[in-house]
Amino acid sequence: MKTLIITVTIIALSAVIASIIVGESVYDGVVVEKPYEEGLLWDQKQKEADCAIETGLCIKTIEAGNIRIEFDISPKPVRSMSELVFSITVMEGAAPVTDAVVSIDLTMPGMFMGVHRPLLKHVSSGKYQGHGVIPACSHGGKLWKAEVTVEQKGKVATVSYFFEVKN
Ligand SMILES: [Cu+2]
Repeated sequence: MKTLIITVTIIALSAVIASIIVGESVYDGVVVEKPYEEGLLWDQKQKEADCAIETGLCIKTIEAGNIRIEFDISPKPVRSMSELVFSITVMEGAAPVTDAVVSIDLTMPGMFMGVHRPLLKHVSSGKYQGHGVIPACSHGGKLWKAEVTVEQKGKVATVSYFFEVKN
């Protein structure tokens, strides 16, 4: 029994040592020079701003254009570390949707920046508003994603807006 345990241990150990040796000989020292920055750039290339928030509001439609969701931030230019007002206006055809639960999840693509979900309340004729602050990005990133969720009568719709923030 003891011999068996020793034999198994030796086999397991040699497998580990062998894989370390193979790994060392294959690894050539540098994978990417600045992995974090390279990763950031890659993410930035994958996602580009589709909402020019500095010049005005952004509109997206869902359900074959029947539901229209407007996204806006004020004051402009939109800056990090300052008190902002987030506005979402929901229209179904020509009628304002006044009884929805609207929330925004603010994130940076490819980077964890904490949880930023301003609470929105209906203010008038389909317009929902909430306050929040966008943190400054210590890596110099500008691109943010606002994922807007609209819940109404048990139905949930989500649209995303990619926009840039001035630091
Ligand atoms: Cu960031």
